Amino acid sequence: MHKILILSTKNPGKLREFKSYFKDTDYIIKSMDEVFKDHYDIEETGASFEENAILKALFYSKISDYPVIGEDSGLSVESLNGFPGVYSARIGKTDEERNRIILDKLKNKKGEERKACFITVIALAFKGKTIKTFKGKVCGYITEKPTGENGFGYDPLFYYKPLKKTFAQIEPEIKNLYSHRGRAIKKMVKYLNLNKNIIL
Ligand code: ITT
Repeated sequence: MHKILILSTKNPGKLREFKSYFKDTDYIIKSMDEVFKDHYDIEETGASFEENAILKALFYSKISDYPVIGEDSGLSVESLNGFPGVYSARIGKTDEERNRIILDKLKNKKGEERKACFITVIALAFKGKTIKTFKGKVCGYITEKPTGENGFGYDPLFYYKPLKKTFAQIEPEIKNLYSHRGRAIKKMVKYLNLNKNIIL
């Protein structure tokens, strides 16, 4: 029997990657749309990825009998003091606009000054209580122009040296092996496997 985990996100890219990660496992990821008929807008009022991830997970865990995952993530450019960080989803209206803003800010920067990391925090909540949070991080370099068609968000700008490709040039299964999200999910799965009783 599959164990259901609900993912509290309105981002289809995140949902796709979670579903891909859990394909062929004992767990099944369900989106909020698959479980709830009403939509709620959860305000991201937290000052950190962790606070926002907890806000997203707790909200739906209070109105569901299943464990709920909330995830907050973003890009952090070292030479821009971590910008856009927790504001990653809010610096522009579309992915294209947000990517353009990052490229403009890095216009005169070269080499190590283009270093950036994706960061995520996943929060697991059950019946109104936060069970645990899991962090994931991956670092790379911001390209000179968007490259690749896969993925979402800042992926076309994120060049990952070990693969010599941007995250938008690889399949979701491969991205999950290296990404901030994949790394955090791996920690969560390990925890769930060791603590099977907590979400029964
Ligand atoms: P939810 O809050 O509903 O989950 P969101 O898109 O608002 O969806 P966040 O608040 O966590 O998600 O914002 C994350 C931002 O960082 C958003 O602009 C994403 O496009 C970007 N981002 C996060 N993970 C990414 C990844 O793996 N690849 C590219 N961009 C990513």
